This record gives sequence, structure tokens and C-alpha cells, in this order.
Amino acid sequence: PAIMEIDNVNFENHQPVYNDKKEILEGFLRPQKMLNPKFFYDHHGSVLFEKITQLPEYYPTRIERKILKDNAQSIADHCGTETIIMEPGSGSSEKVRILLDSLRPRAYVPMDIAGDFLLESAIKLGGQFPWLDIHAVCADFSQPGWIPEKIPEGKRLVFYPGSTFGNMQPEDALDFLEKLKIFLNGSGGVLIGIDLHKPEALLNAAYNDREGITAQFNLNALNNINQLAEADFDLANFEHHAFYNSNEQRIEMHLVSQRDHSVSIDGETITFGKNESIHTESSYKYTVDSFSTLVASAGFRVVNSWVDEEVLFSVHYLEL
Ligand code: AVJ
Repeated sequence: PAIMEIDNVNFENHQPVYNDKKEILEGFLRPQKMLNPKFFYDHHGSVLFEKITQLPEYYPTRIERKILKDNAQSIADHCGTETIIMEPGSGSSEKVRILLDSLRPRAYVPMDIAGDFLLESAIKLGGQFPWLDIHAVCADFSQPGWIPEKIPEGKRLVFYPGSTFGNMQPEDALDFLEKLKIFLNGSGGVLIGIDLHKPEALLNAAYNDREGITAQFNLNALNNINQLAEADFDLANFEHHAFYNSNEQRIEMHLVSQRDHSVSIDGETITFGKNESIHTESSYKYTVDSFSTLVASAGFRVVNSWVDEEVLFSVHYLEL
């Protein structure tokens, strides 16, 4: 009903609900049980993530916003104005606001797996920026086989802030860059936020906040799985565990079973040993050089990079 009041917002639905169960169960049948981090983001998970971004220990959001704010004009000079901004995993669409007045895009295409949260955010944004043409697309961008349909013509800019890129293993990240080429449709570029290497204590603190919001966020994935895959996880049986894996250069988040028990998932019985974990997320950290090398192997070149004074976080503009 609310959407009727705003005429600069469109909504397109590509949510592939039917693949979820299979994908979820497949992760629990592996020797190291795992869950794709996209399953954090039901509506409640999206709200919890917004709380994480405001935590004192969670530096990425704060620093990235500062980089975008301090360099908005320089970013516009590199990326160009009048583009079609496409944002995979747009969530609350908070960061794009910082750039809208400088980038003056022809249209904004937020894409997110959490459809209701996406729509709420798009409506809010549309109300605040009445000149902005918004085409919200509910889709799982990790799945192949869909492409947004009603996108206006023009040079495209993929906006991928927040170091969401870091959730992917380097191999998958390369596949993702290939997918971006399809979004780019032959012209335009990618504005992407990448978290950088830093002392381990800072990394560990960012994923183990004192208020325990990250723990709630991690555990909430099990609530989402209970809904999506008719599972009967008892959250009290698991504990949050996050640590920096220096060999792999990534933060790992796990949910650790506190006792021997079994869970029913989509009609199958899955057993958990005491201390056995579900690997719920990896968050890879890069250097400006290691990131440039990675994107180069997918045919992208880094046109410009913006970094904060403490070299905690980076934003890059890539072109083919
Ligand atoms: C949204 C993937 C960038 O890896 O830092 C925050 C998600 N996980 N706290 C990250 C997250 C735990 C976040 N990304």
C-alpha cells in the first residue's frame, strides 16, 4: 500500500524461493558444515546488521562512510554523472545517499535478497530524493540465471560498498566479477569498498563486540533456516565464535554446538557433536595491491583508490 504513495519507486521480484532448501541442506551435509552468509539477511537479520554498523568496534562502515564523504567530488569525477547506479545487496541504501548529490545518477537500482526490507528502504529513499528514479529488484545475486529487466538505458555504475566482496572466497570473487560484467552491459565501471589488513586485535574486536550484537546476528541465521528449510534448530544449543585466520587472511564466523544433538532440516536428520561448528561467514581482508592483482585476473583495472589516513578501509573505482 505504501508504494502507491511514491511514484518514483518501482519493484521487480526475482526471489528464487524454491532453491533455498536444497542449498541449505547441502551445506549441512559437508564435513565442515556451512551456511552461505546470505542467510543472515532475513528482515530481523538486516535490522541486526544495521545495529552492527553503528557499534564502536565495527570500524568498516564508519570509515567507509568517511571515505565516501571526504571524496564524493573526486569519486564523481572518476565515475561520471548521469549513470545508472546498480547496488547488489543494497540493504538500507544508506551509503549511496552520501554520493547522490555529487553523482546525480539517472536511476538507482538497489538489489537485495530481503524483499520487504528492500522495499521499505527504497520507499524511504524515494521520499527523500524525489528526483531519483528507483528500480528496486528483489533477487539473490549469488544465483545465476537472472538479470534485472526494466533498467533504464545508460552508462552503468555498479556500487558494491561494505566489503561484501570479502564474503567470497577469491575463486568465487572472480566468478562474481564475471557476473558484474553482465550487469555492466559493455560500459561503465564498479565502485567497490574493500576492507584492509590490520592488526589482528582490531579485527577480532570488530567481530566480537561487547554488546553481543554480532553474536545475535550470527545466531539469527538459524532462525531464518528454521523458517526457510522447516528446521528445528534450538539457538540455545549454539555459541558465536569469530576469529582471524591469518593463513587464509580472513575473519571466520562459526556457530559452535554446545552439546551432542540432532536437528531436523527439510525432513533430514543432521547430527552435531559437542564443539562441532557451522561455518557461517568468511570475511577476507586485502591490501590495495592484493585486491588490484585479483581484479586484474578478471580483466578489470583499478582506475583510482581512496583510502582513509589510517589505511583501515579502501574504496576503488574499476573499469574493464
Ligand atoms: C557485510 C559482509 C561486510 O564481513 O564485515 C559484520 C558482515 N559479519 N559482522 C563483514 C558482518 C559480522 C560484513 N559484511
